[in-house]
Amino acid sequence: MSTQERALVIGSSGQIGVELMLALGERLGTENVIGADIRPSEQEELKPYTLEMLNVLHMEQLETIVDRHGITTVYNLAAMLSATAEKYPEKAWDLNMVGLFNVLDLAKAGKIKKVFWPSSIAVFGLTTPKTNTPQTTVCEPNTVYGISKLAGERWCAYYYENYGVDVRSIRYPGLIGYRSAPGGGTTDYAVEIFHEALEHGRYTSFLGEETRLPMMYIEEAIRATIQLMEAPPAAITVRSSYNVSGVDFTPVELADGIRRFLGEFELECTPDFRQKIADTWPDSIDDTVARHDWGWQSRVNLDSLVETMIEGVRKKKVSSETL
Ligand code: AKB
Repeated sequence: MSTQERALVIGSSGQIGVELMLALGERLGTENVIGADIRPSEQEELKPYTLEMLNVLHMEQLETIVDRHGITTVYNLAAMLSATAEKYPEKAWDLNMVGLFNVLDLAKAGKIKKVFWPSSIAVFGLTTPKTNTPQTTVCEPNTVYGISKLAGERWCAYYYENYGVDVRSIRYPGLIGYRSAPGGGTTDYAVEIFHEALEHGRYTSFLGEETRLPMMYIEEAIRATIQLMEAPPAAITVRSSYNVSGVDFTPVELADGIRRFLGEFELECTPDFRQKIADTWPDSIDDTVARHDWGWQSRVNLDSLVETMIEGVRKKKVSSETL
């Protein structure tokens, strides 16, 4: 039997999916990375890849794709994020939980060898220590999304402990990248701000001036994901989900960073319903356990993140204008 790893990325058209496809393609070869999504990808960079249409809630569709492509590892990124989930609680619960079960059950049945499933800082809530939130602490999430992520974490640990499923997970903070837009999250302002800064020189944030949240440049999140997935099983002491830390900032601090780079930039803050969600989340994360277990180390600070984002958004704008 071939030992070649073959990866399936579910949610390949999404913010994390696009970047993960490209990173896995570089490591495994584009022919060994399959994308699947409920909507087709418009991403030029994904042209060399095989892309399937998939509703992760349909186990038969998923199983057919896994069999057809001899998949060994599944990255299940399909989820409804925090802000949208507050509007559609039942749909969010279904997508976030049934999708996870379908993948875990395929692994339990021995059809795939390894699973990655993202959790989030949304598992924490108002009763969690807010600063340098530890790996193991009070988790009483106040949002539908957070509740689904916490339940998912417990199921991952359960499938590992009871069925030996090799499932690994990271509690992603807000992710910031330029290749593909996020959708429906509370941390999305930190991506929108760059597009608006370049387009109009101003931005109205839907979170308040002093709202500090943990964030991460998306390439760092991908690096963390691959590092975790390549770690030897014996090194992994957490089978629920790992805290990882990148940067943390407020809208005002991010605007200052943009100003240091662009000169002129105006920020206004008009908080909406997403403020209530953000207020329940930590402002910074302690990732000592991830550092110890699999060598996680962030390399990006606020200024380097701002520089990379501005250059990336600028390049993307130019290439879409010349198409
Ligand atoms: C969201 O804002 O919902 C996500 C997250 C922090 O998981 N970006």
